[in-house]
Amino acid sequence: MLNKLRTAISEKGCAVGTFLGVSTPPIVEILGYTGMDFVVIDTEHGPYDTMPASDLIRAADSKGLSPIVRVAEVTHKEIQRALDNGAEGIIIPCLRETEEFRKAVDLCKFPPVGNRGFLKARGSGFGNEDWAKGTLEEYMSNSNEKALLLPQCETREALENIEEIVNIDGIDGIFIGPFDLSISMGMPGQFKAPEFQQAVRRVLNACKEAGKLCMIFSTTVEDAKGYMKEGFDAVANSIDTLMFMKVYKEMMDEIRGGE
Ligand code: 3PY
Ligand code: MG
Repeated sequence: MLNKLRTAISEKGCAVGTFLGVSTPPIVEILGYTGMDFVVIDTEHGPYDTMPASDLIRAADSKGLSPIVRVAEVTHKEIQRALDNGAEGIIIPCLRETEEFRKAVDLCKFPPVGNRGFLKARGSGFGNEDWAKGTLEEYMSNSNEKALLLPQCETREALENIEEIVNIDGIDGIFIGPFDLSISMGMPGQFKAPEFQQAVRRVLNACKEAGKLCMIFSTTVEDAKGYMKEGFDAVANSIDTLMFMKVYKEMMDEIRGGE
């Protein structure tokens, strides 16, 4: 398999990763020793421009983590750079109309699926990776397989059209953003509300029926385990910022707590 996330899913049933909002390459290397499967380099909310994001991708690759990039918008520049730098998955936030999902395919995938721009860049070892050495047709087909397009379902509009969206050729899976989705549904953070849980199940079922991956963000270990049991292909639990805060606060509470 050309994609480390897909390999982890096929070997483990559910891949586990986390979001990066402030981390540097050495932190990503440390995460590589934790048993985690992937990292999401967040250029939507995080401060990363192209070169720092590329360094994080390199660090992830060096430790066997699948580097997934959340871009900020559906533009040629955002998507092309992330892919050429070696992202194994592209997460796109806040899409509403089905046409926006089609545009994402157009930018992410080579013909005949889409119209991605061509260059043998870092993501293919500048054309030296084994999978990149064949004919141009093989290169395009392998590239389409290697880089997953995982747009988010986090708006009411996307939810309403999810069955159509998951059947678009070139969309490899859906990444549910529970916070934005719950806000868009008018029930911010009410993750236990039956209507919200029904929405999550609707996306999961649509993905399963279409044979597409379904991923989700969670903030607690309990939720992450619940999603694994429900049959999600991957869970991105927490964000580096939250984890640093949690672990160091716990440490300080323990050290100072007895005083
Ligand atoms: C959300 O919950 O809105 C997200 O985008 C999580 O990454
Ligand atoms: Mg979101």
